[in-house]
Amino acid sequence: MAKVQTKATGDRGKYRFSFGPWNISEGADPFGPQTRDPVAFASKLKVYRKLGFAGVQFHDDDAVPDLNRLSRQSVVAKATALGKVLKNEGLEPEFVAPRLWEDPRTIDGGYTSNSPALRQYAVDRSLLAIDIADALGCRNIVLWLAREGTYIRESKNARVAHEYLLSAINKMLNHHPYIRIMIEPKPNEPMDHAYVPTIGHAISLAYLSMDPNRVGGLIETAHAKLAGLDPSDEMAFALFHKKLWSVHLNDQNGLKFDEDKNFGAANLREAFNQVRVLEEGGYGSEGEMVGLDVKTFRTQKQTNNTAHLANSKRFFELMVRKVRTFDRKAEARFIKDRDYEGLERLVIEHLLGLK
Ligand code: XUL
Ligand code: MN
Repeated sequence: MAKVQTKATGDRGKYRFSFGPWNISEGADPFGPQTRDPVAFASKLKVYRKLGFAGVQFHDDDAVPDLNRLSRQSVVAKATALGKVLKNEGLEPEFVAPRLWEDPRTIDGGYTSNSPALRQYAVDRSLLAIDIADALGCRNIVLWLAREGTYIRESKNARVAHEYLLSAINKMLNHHPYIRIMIEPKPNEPMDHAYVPTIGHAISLAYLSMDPNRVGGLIETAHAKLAGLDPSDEMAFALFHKKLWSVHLNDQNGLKFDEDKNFGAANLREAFNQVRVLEEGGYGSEGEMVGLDVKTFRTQKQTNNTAHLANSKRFFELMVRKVRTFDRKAEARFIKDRDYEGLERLVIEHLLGLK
């Protein structure tokens, strides 16, 4: 226990990218089966370096498949072996997320289930995810609170549910001295209403926890948009609190299912503003990675089933150039003069590549 490094560093303005194995997907949706063949985990690992990615994001059972059927000791042994594979490939494990939404025991949510025994399962599984992270040599745990919410509002006591959530977070912090928890807020899907729908909710829980310095957030573009919020303002809020420890950049075309489109594909100006906020906030200087939670679309052929990752990374890098070449003096002049039409024109012409 407690093998993980406590302090990571990075170069300001030099971005490192990550994704998870689920981002190379087979195209199944709630209305139809897979449209592509599965890709073996070992083959997915080869994609990372080839496309210029440095970090691997894991669900606990991406790292150790079938973990419910294994002893803790053999889970840890398998995670340790995987850590060595990653090292040999020159890859860094960015985070481990307990997958609490597929097991029958989490049908009513894990941490906020009404059943004490099932809440205990959720906590035990999360502690195992922490052991996996430790064995991999990574200090970040992501909590996407998938089923912590309701379809039938009266089926849970929301106030008590937040007490359960806080208690689960404290148990995780207590389990390991260095592990950090990053809450990934999402307002809905699969739930009608999820608890902790925004980064503000997540950060307020962080401050109530037994070690606020070890609870922060991961912001996903699409999730912020599903909450009707501007992703760059959500990111700025977390940066202000020094609690933006990862991002899931992607895009979302309005209020519908979570689309996980390519970064910048739905709204270039919002993408520009996200990169601008990350640049200005020094994102990456403490080793934070630029995660791309983008998915292979159902209609994409087997060939090119990783092009969305390469493209999203490229769109991010092109947007970094746009941010760095934006005429800040002209911007300051327009703001000083309160010439907001002028400012708007400056932004749009810059995005369109005009002088
Ligand atoms: C769900 C989502 C997940 C998390 C990791 O919408 O974004 O992929 O990022 O479990
Ligand atoms: Mn995500």
